[in-house]
Amino acid sequence: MQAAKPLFDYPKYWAECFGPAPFLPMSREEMDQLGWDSCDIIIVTGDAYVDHPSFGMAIIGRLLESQGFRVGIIAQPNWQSKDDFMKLGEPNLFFGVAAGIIDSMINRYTADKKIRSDDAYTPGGMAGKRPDRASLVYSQRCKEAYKHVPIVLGGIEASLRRIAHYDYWQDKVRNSILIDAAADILLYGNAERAIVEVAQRLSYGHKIEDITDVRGTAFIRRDTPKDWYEVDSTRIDRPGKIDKIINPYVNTQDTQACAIEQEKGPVEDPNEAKVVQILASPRMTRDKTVIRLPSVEKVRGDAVLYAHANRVLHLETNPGNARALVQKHGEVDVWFNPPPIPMTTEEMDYVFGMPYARVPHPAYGKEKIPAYDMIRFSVNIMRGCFGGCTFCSITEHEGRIIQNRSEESIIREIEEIRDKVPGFTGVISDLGGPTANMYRIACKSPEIESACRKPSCVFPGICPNLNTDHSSLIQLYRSARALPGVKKILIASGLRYDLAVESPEYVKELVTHHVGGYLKIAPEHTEEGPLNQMMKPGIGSYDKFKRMFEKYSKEAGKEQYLIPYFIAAHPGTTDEDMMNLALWLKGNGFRADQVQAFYPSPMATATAMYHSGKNPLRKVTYKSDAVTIVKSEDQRRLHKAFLRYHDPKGWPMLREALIRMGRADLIGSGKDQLIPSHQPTTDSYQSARRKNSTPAGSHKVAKTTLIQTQHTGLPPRGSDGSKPWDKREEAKAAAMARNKQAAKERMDAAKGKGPKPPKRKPVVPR
Ligand code: B12
Ligand code: SF4
Repeated sequence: MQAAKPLFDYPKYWAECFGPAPFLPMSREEMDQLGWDSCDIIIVTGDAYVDHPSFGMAIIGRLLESQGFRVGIIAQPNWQSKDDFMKLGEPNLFFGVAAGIIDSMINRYTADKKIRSDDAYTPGGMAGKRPDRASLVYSQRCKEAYKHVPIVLGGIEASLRRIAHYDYWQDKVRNSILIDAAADILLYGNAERAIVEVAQRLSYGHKIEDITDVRGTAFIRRDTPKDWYEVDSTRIDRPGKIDKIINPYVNTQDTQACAIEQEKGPVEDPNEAKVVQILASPRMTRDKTVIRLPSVEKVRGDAVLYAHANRVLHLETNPGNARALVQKHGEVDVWFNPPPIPMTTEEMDYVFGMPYARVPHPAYGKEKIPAYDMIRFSVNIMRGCFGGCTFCSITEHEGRIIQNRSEESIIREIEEIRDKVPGFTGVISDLGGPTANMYRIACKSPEIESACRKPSCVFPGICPNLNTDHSSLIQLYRSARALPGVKKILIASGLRYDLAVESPEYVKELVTHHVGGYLKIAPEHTEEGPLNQMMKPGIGSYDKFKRMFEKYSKEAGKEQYLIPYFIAAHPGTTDEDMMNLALWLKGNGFRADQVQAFYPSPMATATAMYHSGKNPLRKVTYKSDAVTIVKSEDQRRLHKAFLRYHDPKGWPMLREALIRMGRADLIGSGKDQLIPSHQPTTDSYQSARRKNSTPAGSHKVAKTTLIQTQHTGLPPRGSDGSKPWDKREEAKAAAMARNKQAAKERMDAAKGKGPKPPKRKPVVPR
């Protein structure tokens, strides 16, 4: 893979002399205190500003600061007018605009398109602090405020809407967000490299429209430059030549070897012969080849063509071999450069080692930001995921190659948390990332890795080229546990258990030391049909892991449980599949709490299936196999009801469905029957929340441990619907009041007023 210029090798901008700010300023007053007359760059974001490396605005802001720029933050502005967008004045270089850590539509609406009542990224968890499609609204206001200031769009919303994409909320294919936001450039995926390059060039006086060669960017072009070779993939009957999977043992740079490899196979289709010709052509190097996708107008009108475009996009995601893509939108082309080169460990350490205050900006006072509370004692150890689950878009955003921090850098961060973060009690709540156990795991050979175009290294089975060695992770856990002042290290990120079982030593380490009573894992389903469309391993892998989990828990003398998560209504799921899943749940004594129906989020492969009824992981043609799709509200509700087979509210629906499916034999009170003959009363149903999705008999642990019962990973609500942070606040306020009262009583007693109060232990607020 081509080497990239290290992030720390750029010359610093002159404003470096101001040094790092305690917090990036959010007001003119703070700028004055820092001695700044203006900001070089202003980041506008839909989240509250938390100066912590789990928050995009902090990472990007601090990184730009480390390059010498003065960076201001406009967080959750009032979008009704341009006033808030002018409060830091005009930026010298550009506005960086992001909707926040999550797509604004996902942030504001549930999977059933109902408006959410809270927002974890806002002080007080309050909803309503950001607009729908925040990237568009913010960009527009920035332009109204300062027409000539370039807009650099980034963050997850922009990244995953970079190409013409199906939008679940409007049920239509929308333009690339770059067009609708009228931004000047879009940085997709992890944006560290691109933002530094763009900022540096703008500071040298380059024009934004001339920045067209930076990886991980999308921008508007009128024509394909003359020295580029265009591969036409605008039609379904011609994708064969670009879709051919390259033998991973052949280095694609080595065109001669590749040609030999191609010649070996029988020529089934005259189009395929062209591949050899094209690859051998001296004119056609991969870095000067662009693939023309069908235009937005075409994919909007033809769902199968949309699936084809999605397939091509997914094949061009490996930074080692991806080619540029181009897609017409009306009169102009949106051009997508290949994805960024993954950061090295040194660079990851640099990014995570910047002087974050690690707390929310003081402007929020005592208001709690739930998302911050959730991660303030947790450490992100890596980025990327090679799992490729189709409902998840991490691969499309961060890529498949794992970017690791060094053990030293992670340990330093734990020490910082221990020494600086208010309220630390000795428990690190997570050492993880997109997955818990991909740290330092990679393809055995960098050459093979950079030629590979497989969408997953672990599906349909673990690739023989994958090095599944977990020893670096085990070592990391051990070093972290050994730190003075650290009592417990929990692992809360999702575990890839089919990978974990490859290392029994790792499972033992995890189970013996890092499980706080429960371990959430996500088989997502039990049936082959949906599992294949999800690219998830069969339930056999879960059983294998469960056996190991139980064995090592027993050996450690611990009562611990697995909490499996499942998705209802995923593409590929029939009513029978859900019924079988429900029977499995009942047979295994599980009562799912809050259940998750498939959320068709922008650019995920499963979303393309949902829209087109085709699986883009296989060759897409008008005649290719259709995927079962669950679209109607009734069927989605039925699938969710199967997951909560024990809930009296779902009984009428399940009864009717079972009769319709010819499975009336499952109605009755037998142990192998799913639902009773008569609708149970709501009273007879013990709140599933209290059961916390766990097998019967395990409530002892449930009472004492704060576990994650919602698929979102958000902490569980109390049985009265309250949120844990409300409870903590209440408890804290009550404890303070009791202490105050006790102190007053003692003072009064000392002054001889009133009776001598009994000696009471002070209550320590948690
Ligand atoms: C941790 C996490 C969570 C945690 C959040 C913990 C917390 N308190 O923050 C929990 C478990 C709560 C969670 C929940 C959910 N999550 Co989540 N989550 C993630 C995860 C793994 C990491 C997010 C993170 O910390 N990123 C770190 C920051 C620094 O990265 P970043 O924001 O991408 O920033 C980079 C770039 O985007 C860019 N950038 C950022 N800002 C800016 C600004 C500018 C100007 C520029 C130029 C660039 C730029 O540069 C940054 C550095 O490279 C992501 C996957 C991922 N790896 O991103 C999914 C992810 C964000 N989650 C996702 C989803 C779907 C959900 C849920 C809806 C799941 C569900 N079905 O219920 C819920 C939603 C909860 C809610 N109500 O909001 C999706 C979002 C899809 C989308 N299109 O938005 C993701 C991408 C994963 C996926 N499954 O596809 N999640
Ligand atoms: S381990 Fe992953 S990158 Fe390497 S050949 Fe297998 S699928 Fe490709």
